[in-house]
Amino acid sequence: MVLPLPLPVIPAPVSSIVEEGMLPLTAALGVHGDPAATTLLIDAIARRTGIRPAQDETGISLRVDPAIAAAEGYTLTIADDVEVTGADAAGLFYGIQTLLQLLRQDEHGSWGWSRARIEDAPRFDYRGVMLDVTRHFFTVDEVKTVIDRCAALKFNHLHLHLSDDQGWRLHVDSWPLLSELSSTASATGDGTTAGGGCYSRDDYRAIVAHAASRHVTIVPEIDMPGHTHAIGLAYPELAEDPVMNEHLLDDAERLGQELPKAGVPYTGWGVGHSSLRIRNERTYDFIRDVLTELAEMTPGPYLHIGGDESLGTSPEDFAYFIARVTGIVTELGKTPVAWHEAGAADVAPGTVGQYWGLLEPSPEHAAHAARFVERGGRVILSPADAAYLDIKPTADFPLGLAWAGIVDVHRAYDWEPAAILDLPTEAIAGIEAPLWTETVSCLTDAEQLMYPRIAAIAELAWSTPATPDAEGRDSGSFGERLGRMAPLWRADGIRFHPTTEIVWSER
Ligand code: TNX
Repeated sequence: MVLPLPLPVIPAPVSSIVEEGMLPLTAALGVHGDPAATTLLIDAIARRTGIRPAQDETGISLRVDPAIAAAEGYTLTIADDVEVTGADAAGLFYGIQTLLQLLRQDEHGSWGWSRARIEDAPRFDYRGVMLDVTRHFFTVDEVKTVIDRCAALKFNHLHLHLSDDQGWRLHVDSWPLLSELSSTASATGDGTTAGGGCYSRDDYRAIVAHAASRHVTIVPEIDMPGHTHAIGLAYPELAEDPVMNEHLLDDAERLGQELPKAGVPYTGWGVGHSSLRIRNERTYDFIRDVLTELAEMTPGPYLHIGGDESLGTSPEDFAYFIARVTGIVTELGKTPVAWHEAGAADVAPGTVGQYWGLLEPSPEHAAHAARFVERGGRVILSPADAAYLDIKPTADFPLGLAWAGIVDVHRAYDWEPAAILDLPTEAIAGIEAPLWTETVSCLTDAEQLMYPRIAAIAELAWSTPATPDAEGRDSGSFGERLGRMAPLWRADGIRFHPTTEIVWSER
């Protein structure tokens, strides 16, 4: 059987050659080479097919060869046997993910691979997903599951949004009341439970370690100076009283939600009402302590300090705060990341900006994003009307928000990262797809919003656009390749939204 072109791989590889014939998967086929990769591949094949390849036998060879120049790149050859060669450990891991996507059942139910040769490497070094664990809290096991699934699509960063108005989600020893008093609520309590939760330091370390085993870097975010109502529950001296804005009042009325009140857990969806006390030195003691603990527990280079929607903070105070807090992160030896509004301030040199405006930026948003680059930093692209996983895929979809319009698969896929902002190519670190969780009450809800659109963002982050002379990503083949992810996702228990835009395949 010859598999129809194109190969069912997402993200699209740099180059692929399909050859005649199949390599069947049988119990006689072994796996050998890099020990961690060997275990990972054997387990994955066994889970999917029930066939457990023998360890340390010839068949599938897994190795790292630094002679492959591109970081995170790999080559994959499927002939009479299989060779996966990574430029580094991450590259080997990605070659294995491609091999797993190519493993298919024929019409008789037999497993095997179409013979092929693939060379591959990523376009961007920052390929991220963000999980909002504040509006809805996810357990450590759920976060690990999300990490595994993101890594299978070759994402290499998971941004954890750890604090917001509704809750604080990480215990810190230096300010211990946060885990006790600031983490009890969320935006998705079911009426009988408040839906809160908080990671212990060991929980956080376990997430970081699991992520590392999948070549994923955790990017923790403490959102400041706005989105800080929950901090005031434990330490009122750090927080200003809530200030209302028109949008918040409208939304609260429309949705029948309570307005924020100082000292009372907030479970609504309003934004822009909270602020830390900017001219109070205690605030900076707090931030320094929290970020010091976080930096110690975070091996990755980034600490995200938020900076979005600080409508309750005056522009002068905001600029003062952002300059000071990005400076603290730098002193701790980390690279600050901040939402694009922080570009209004003199951010510490090298601060990375995260753009969450629209595909057609307002001049103000574009100018804010550009400021990070002028100050020696790069920009992560998260255009809300394409990369936001919490925006509704259809107007009548039961989950999600509609403030950035409707994002179907086509909208999520059909944009060019280099064309949104007027920035030099090397200033774009990559792409991140955030999942905000105001409407998400469980992992199934999260899956419904993430899938299939997360695959579109994975491809934009990894694959260079096809040209007449070179393979790469192209919308013509994407829909078909996406439909062919269905059997893998079903096997993995992912309850994806089977949008009618795509023909979903059985095998
Ligand atoms: C805007 S995007 C927010 C979040 C909301 C999200 C909902 C950003 C930096 N802030 O607080 O959850 O919209 O889509």
